[in-house]
Formats: sequence, structure tokens, C-alpha cells
Amino acid sequence: GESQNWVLMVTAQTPTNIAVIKYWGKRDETLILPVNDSISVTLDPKHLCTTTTVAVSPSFQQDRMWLNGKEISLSGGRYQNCLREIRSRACDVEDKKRGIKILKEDWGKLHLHIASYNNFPTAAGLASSAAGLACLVFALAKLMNVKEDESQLSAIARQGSGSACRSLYGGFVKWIMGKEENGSDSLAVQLADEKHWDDLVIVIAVVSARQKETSSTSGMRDTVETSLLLQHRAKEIVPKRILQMEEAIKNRDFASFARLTCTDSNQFHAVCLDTCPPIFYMNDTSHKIISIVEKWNRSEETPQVAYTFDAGPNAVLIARNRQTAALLIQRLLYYFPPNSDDLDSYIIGDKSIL
Ligand code: 2P0
Repeated sequence: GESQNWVLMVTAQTPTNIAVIKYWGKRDETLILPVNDSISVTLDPKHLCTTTTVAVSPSFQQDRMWLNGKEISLSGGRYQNCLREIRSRACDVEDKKRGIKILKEDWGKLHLHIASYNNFPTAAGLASSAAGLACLVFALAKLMNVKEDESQLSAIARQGSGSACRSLYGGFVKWIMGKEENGSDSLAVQLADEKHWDDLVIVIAVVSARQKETSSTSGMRDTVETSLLLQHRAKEIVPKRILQMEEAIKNRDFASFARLTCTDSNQFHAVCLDTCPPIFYMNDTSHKIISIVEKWNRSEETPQVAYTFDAGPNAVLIARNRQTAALLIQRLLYYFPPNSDDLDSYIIGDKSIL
């Protein structure tokens, strides 16, 4: 019948991802096209993920969205670009049991309600936008019966937030910068699935759960405009590093993986410092964690732990196996006892990565 009472919905869950070769800097701000390739690991959805429900109903008067229970505006260009791209690929949807049929051409007239939750601190440099936009695009694609594969969806999620394109896959993922001006070849591909290197354990030390001061978007804009080091990094350093990282992942070569991961994190923060005005994402506690890990790795025959820091002070620590992860947590507890002011909490990624 013509009842206006039905609601059709889809819920999806998407983990966040942590870059081991960093994305920092855009060559096109609107399409979100990066100045270099990047590589990430997707976390276990148990610990850091977004859950998004998308609903459609003839009774909805406009598109609306709630993030962690609070209504947010969908008027931003990034949301609008994602919604437009997904709607343009929508297909017929039928729920025979309930007598609901939505034709391809109806999607343009129907409105959406979107509810999204993060199970971790939003915008504290734990890549919340990555999981959020990937989840939104994926859930909408399911709701609207979009036939595109993950890589094609990643190019849509990319227009919501660059790093989001890497969360459409599990395991190790490469975001290929692409060559096309329209961004059609700037998308994510899976390098290895979540089972490939499942010895690795990720431990996140939440140095501060507060929101960061400089958003990634404005930070990288300033960097592109002012840093010569970024140009050197994008042209001369990252292309070789990407190949080395792909090789390290393929061979499960932890020594190379750790060396590349730490070096690239440090170069990303050096590029931030080379920006005018300079951007400081790490704090004294972050620096102390780096020193602890560097000293430990140097005291062993081969590196035990890799560290990487994003646009915030929190440490993402990747241990070579569970035994090392247990030792790592012991050391963190020794240097940062539970009542210390230096850390807000630990998030321990059981088997994680993966
Ligand atoms: C990354 N970051 O590769 C890097 C490392 C932070 C440091 O991607 O403007 O939120 O939405 O494309 O994706 C954070 O940047 O920025 C980020 P937009 P995004 O994970």
C-alpha cells in the first residue's frame, strides 16, 4: 500500500585504521587527493570502531545525522559529496515480506536519518573520521543496493575524509594517490588480509583523550603551503618507502616494518614542525614513550616494538607478538603507573591488527 509508516535500515560497523606510512598533504582539497601514497593497518573492530545505522522512510522530511547521540549538520561539502555519489549509484531495493519497494529513481526523493557512534574518543587523533566516513559510505551502499566493490566505495569514502578510504578493507591497506585529475584512480587496495600477519599486537596508550588543537585538514593545508620538507618527503622519500614497506609486510619482516614505521612517524612530525606556524601534535609524554621504545629496541638484537603517532599525542605501539606485548604493557605500567597524570588510559588491541 501507500503507507508512509515504514522504515528500512542497515547497520554497519567499521574499524579505524592507523597509518604506518603517513598521508599528510593534499594536491586537491575538494576531491581530497593526496600528495603521496600511504599504507595503514586496520584495527580489530572490537576496540576502535564506529557503528552506523542508516535509515530511509517516506515520513522523513530531510536528511539528518546524529553523532554519539548529538545532532550534527550534514550541510558540509564532504557529507554532501558522499551522499550524492552514493545516491547516484543506488539501485532498486525490495523487501517482499513487508511489501516495500524502492525504485532506483525514488532514492533522489527519499530522505535519510543517520546515527553514528564511536567507541573511542572522537577527534583525539585516533582516526575517528576514518572509521566514521568509511562506515557511513558502506552502510549507505548496502541500504541502496549499490553494486560497486570496496575499492570503488573507497574512492567515495575518500571524498568524506582522506584516511577513510583505507578503512573499507581489513589487514594492510594502501591508498594509491592516483594520477587522474578527477580522482577516479585515487583509491584503496588491500595489500594483505587480516590473517596474513596475526602475530602483531597493537597497544594504544591514550596520552590525552581531549580533542586536538589543530585539525588535520587545516594542519595539512598549512603544511602544503609552507613546508619545503613536505615536498622533499612526497617526491623523494615516500615512493621508495612505500615499496620497502610493501616488501616488509609481504615477508612479515618485523625489523624492517618497525624501522620504516617509526621513521615515517618521526618524519611526519618533522614536517609538522617545518610548517609555518609550526604544528605540535606530540607532547612530553609522547616523547618519553618514543625514548622508552627506542632504548628497548636498541638493547635487543632486533626491534621488539614499533611506535607511530598521528595528529595527536596518543601512542600507537605495535608489538611483534603477544609475549612482547605483555612486556610492553609491563614497561608502560612501570614508567606510567596507574595513578600517573601522564596517561589517560590504555586501549589494548587483542591480536589486533588484525
Ligand atoms: C594518516 N592522518 O595517514 C594521517 C597521519 C593523520 C596523521 O589521515 O582532511 O582526517 O579528512 O582528508 O584523513 C588524518 O587526516 O584528513 C590523517 P582529511 P584526515 O592517517
